[in-house]
Amino acid sequence: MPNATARPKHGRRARRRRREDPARNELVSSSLESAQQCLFKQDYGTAFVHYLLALNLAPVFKDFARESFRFTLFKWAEELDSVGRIQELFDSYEQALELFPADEVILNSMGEHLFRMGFRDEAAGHFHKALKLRPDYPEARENFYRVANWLVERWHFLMLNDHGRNRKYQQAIQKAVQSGCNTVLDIGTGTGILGMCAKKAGAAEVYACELSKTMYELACEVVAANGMDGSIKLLHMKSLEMEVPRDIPHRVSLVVTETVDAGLFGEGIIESLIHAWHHLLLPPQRGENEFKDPSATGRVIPAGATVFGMAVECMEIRRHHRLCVSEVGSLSMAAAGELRSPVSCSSEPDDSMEPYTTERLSRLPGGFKALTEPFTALNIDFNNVQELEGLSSREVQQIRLPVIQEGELDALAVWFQLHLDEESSLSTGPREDTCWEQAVYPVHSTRGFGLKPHDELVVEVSCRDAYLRLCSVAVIRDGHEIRLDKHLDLQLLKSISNANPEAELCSALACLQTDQNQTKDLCMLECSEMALLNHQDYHQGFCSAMAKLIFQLRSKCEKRSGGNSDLGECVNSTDCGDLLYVLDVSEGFSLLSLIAASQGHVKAYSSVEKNKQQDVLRRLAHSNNIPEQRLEFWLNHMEDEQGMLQRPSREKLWSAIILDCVETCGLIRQKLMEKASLARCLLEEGGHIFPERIVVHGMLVESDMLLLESAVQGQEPTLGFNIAPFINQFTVPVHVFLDFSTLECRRLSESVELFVLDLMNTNANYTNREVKVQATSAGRVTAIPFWYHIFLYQEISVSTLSQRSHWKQAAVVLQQPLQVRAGDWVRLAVKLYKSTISIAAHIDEAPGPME
Ligand code: 44T
Repeated sequence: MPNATARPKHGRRARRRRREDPARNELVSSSLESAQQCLFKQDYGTAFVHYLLALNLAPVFKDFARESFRFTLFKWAEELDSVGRIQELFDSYEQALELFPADEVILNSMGEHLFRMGFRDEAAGHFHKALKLRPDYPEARENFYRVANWLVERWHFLMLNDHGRNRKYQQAIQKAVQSGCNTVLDIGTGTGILGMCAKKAGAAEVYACELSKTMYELACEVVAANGMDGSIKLLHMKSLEMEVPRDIPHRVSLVVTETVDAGLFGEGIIESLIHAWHHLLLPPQRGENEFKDPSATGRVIPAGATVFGMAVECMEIRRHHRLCVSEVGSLSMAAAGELRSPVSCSSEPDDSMEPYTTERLSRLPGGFKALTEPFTALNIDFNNVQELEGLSSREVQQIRLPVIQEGELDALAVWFQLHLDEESSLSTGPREDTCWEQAVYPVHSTRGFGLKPHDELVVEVSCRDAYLRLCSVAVIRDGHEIRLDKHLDLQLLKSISNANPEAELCSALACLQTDQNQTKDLCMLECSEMALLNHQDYHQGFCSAMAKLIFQLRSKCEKRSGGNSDLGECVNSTDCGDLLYVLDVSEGFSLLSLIAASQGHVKAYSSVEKNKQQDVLRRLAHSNNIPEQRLEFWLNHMEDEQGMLQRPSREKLWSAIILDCVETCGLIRQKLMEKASLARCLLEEGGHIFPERIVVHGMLVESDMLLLESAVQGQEPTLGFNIAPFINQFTVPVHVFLDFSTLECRRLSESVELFVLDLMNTNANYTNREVKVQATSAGRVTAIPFWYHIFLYQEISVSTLSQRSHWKQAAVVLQQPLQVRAGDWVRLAVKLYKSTISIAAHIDEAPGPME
């Protein structure tokens, strides 16, 4: 046994000796001095090493040197980042945190680097720590809110608030345990809830695995808070990596899991269960095991699932997946090639494509129209490993569906019933009163296909890789098959020539021709980018705004160059013949530069980066008679993004800079105001920033739905367990990607102007503002949805609330609902920090007029 009292003494002696060592003191002071000199010479790497040495030797100087040390670290990290020396970057942060383990600024900054490198879990851990150290640290708060959605997805709140689902799972588990399944594994435990149900039901042994680090840590907290830390073994791993006896001592008699997404298989349940049957579960209760003791056989909850599908017409889905307009702004799109979303369920599975998106059909703006009755697409028994294994080699199944209503085929919608056991099931159907989303398999054919009653739709169901795939392949009309998949093959040609109408054959051949071109000219855009292209008001507004600016700049120029000549002549004069320079720094795909160029007298710079997308712009320029040299790709000339807003040439300033100011999710883009200030410095006289102004509007609402999606509600424990306080740490006060038009809510006020952001004059912006709004009816204010009126130029504006916009809305969810009576005045304290809006609401006891 080491002598417990001897060590501290030794330590004290060592420390005393250290303090008195003159050589050491000398080294410390010379290192500090060198550090400062290097800092002055901007040699941050050397400065950093000097600081490390000095502060490790003499921790007493830590407080004194903290600021300069941080500065040095951040500069050094920036440098390492820019040259891609990532390992060294993180090593430097580690060293810094060894010296200053509780420094929230260093933690937050390291989190930002981790986030940029794609280590979201780790990044969030750092932001969380920084915030715990200093709860009022706005940078860490903003960062934490930004990643919280990734870490603990919002559906956790919905699921925990879904009492029906909780109870059904609990009852099924209780029944199984009581019937003798006494060793249990919870795959994908999340907060630990199903594992705790098994323990509470009396299971002798409970194991639970979770692959997300954050969720695993959360589960540990929850399980401990419920006094079960000794009795549930939590593992931070994917079930596929688990082995007996390394991770669990022996095979279990029950696996419980809810690792299913809206498309059923997206979380890998098939693979997990095949692995579990081979490695983690006792043999199934079948054949010779039919009457064996349940503790000696294995089973799974849920026992199986039935998947349903239905063809739908839905404008909201259509405009997110294919081009629905022939003109965008002033541009004809005829030569664009095929533009579509990457969500595709082609018969050859391709990893880069997701086969479906998810939507809550009942909440789609504009609704949807069912074109067929719901049909059963698949039945699967989770207790039959042969069936699970056979799924990927199952023949592609063809189903013929009678069309019941006329309409355009936009998508196949999919949902399922999860059979927990023989008696109980959960449904994720669009008409159920649950929070589940449905899977949406969009149809891409460029020309929409109109279905009619008496048609039959042919759908193929397959499961060749991990995903369930549904594809509408053909329509049978009047006995003829019309293929919907665009790759026409010989078989189709044959079928047409059998029917023998010559014209049809010719058009099929023509189609074949264009299809080949289209494959070559295929360009995939994000769903939000597709919706943007289809957003006509935005492009039209922009077109008019640009025309006005150009007219104004050129009139000014005409006046300067001597008066009475008209604009036509002006082009020939040296002065006014000069081009106007327009820069579009929109994120992602944007046609705005081209729209500017199409106005004439403009040289436009686009920030589109991807080659395929640049090709689309070039094709469109060509087909819209825009000379090639009038469109440049800005980033092609740039070494790094920092030079982003540099002027086009030394003598020339920008006539217009287009900023992309609102993200699809409904939030103001980060660093928008910084970009606007920078942009203003680079404008020629009379030059303009698009948009010039953004007005933020909001409204008081009572919406229980928003509460259910934000935090576990109510004082009651969840199934008797204490879970809410732990998961609610991940509550974020701003809800994004909201569809205000279909949000179930009561409106408690008119809309009110919350804020004005003037991009042409940032100094005029306030960061705090008090706004008064009168309640129009009584209720509980639970949230304040907000949106923007984006003023492009003078009165030309677009609203992010408009139905056909590509934007969603956001909402501030109040920490405490506020009870109001009709006529009450509510005082809103609106704050804008960087690009994050926060709002606090109080009843105004001394009502007065609006400020
Ligand atoms: N989505 C439902 C539920 N995991 C998705 O890390 C909710 C959809 C939904 N852990 C609207 C509403 C709702 N081994 O924490 C996750 C995940 C983990 C695993 C260990 C594995 N093999 C896995 C696989 C997943 O399990 C947890 C749950 S999975 C996702 C559930 C009403 N739209």
